[in-house]
Amino acid sequence: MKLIIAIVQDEDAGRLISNLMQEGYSVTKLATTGGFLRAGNTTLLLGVDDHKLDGALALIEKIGHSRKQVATSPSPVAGSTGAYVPYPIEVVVGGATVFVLDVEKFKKY
Ligand code: 2BA
Repeated sequence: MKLIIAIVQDEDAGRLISNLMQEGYSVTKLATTGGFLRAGNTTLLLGVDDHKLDGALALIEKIGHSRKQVATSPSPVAGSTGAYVPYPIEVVVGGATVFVLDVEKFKKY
């Protein structure tokens, strides 16, 4: 068994969860925040049998869309005046950041 941890954008989360559930996957949704942008994202936890891993990853890949996002730098630079000046930055946020872990034990009590 594997544990998939998938960090996706909020905009994609609802559709992705619906598709995963239609295909028989169990999903837990966590409301999370990216450390860099300090913006909300969604982390999904899926415990899957080994033979269903590729199917889940394919759905995550299909539904997660990368997008450009403009944000104010969380690390403002000091200008010549000595004042801290926040500046806008553009980053491409990926469709999904995915970790796959081996599950040593799986129990439901
Ligand atoms: P954030 O940390 O808010 O990062 C959002 C996007 O900002 C990243 O997209 C990346 O394009 C950019 N970014 C992140 N750190 C940066 C840095 N130090 N310098 C310049 N640009 C930077 P993604 O890479 O697609 O990541 C999307 C979200 O996935 C992240 O949101 C974070 O919540 C999570 N994530 C990504 N890699 C991770 C990792 N290795 N461990 C844990 N969470 C991760």
